[in-house]
Amino acid sequence: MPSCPVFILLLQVLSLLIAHIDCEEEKIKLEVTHLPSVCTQKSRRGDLMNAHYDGYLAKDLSKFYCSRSETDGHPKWFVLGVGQVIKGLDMAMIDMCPGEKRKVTIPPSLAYGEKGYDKIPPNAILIFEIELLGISKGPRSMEAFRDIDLDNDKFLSKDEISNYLTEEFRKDEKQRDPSMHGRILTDIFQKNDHDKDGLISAREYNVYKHDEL
Ligand SMILES: [Ca+2]
Ligand SMILES: [Ca+2]
Repeated sequence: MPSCPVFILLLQVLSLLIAHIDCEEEKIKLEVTHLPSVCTQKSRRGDLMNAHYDGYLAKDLSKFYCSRSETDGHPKWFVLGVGQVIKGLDMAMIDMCPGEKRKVTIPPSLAYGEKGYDKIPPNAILIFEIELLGISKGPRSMEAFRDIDLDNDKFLSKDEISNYLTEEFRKDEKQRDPSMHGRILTDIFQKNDHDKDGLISAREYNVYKHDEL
């Protein structure tokens, strides 16, 4: 019977090994094929991404998707890191500059898995050629939070959100029923104030869990 500390150490080594094996399976292969000379900003989780991409099956390099043909030439919009695209693409497009191009090979576990999807057969390794055109601050960005949080205490009070709504309605110029303002305010607090303390914290607001928190 090994002594207790040795046994615990052994368990830790084993769990490290198991974690390592998991990582091996879950890896994407990434190649930067074009890096612009000036990088204005780098993509982060929660950013709104505008990108073109072509998708190929690794086994025969047949193309199964092309954003240029499938969206009438318009690049695709999505929020990064929240599962709007397959996991492998969410991972592959972090820290990317506008104008950057990447080629990424994605294992089935981070793509469409054992089942496949539409033109993608089961257990398919996928290759994507991505061109990132632009990055915008996504919905619920921390920039917006700071704008609403007038006293800068990292919590949004009813007054602060009410002020914000008044400003937004003014911009909008449409005639609105004054009771609507109150209804929206109540609704915002019902949906977002999870701990019911009458304030919306940065964490309650930030559904995409941006890095800066
Ligand atoms: Ca505040
Ligand atoms: Ca709260």
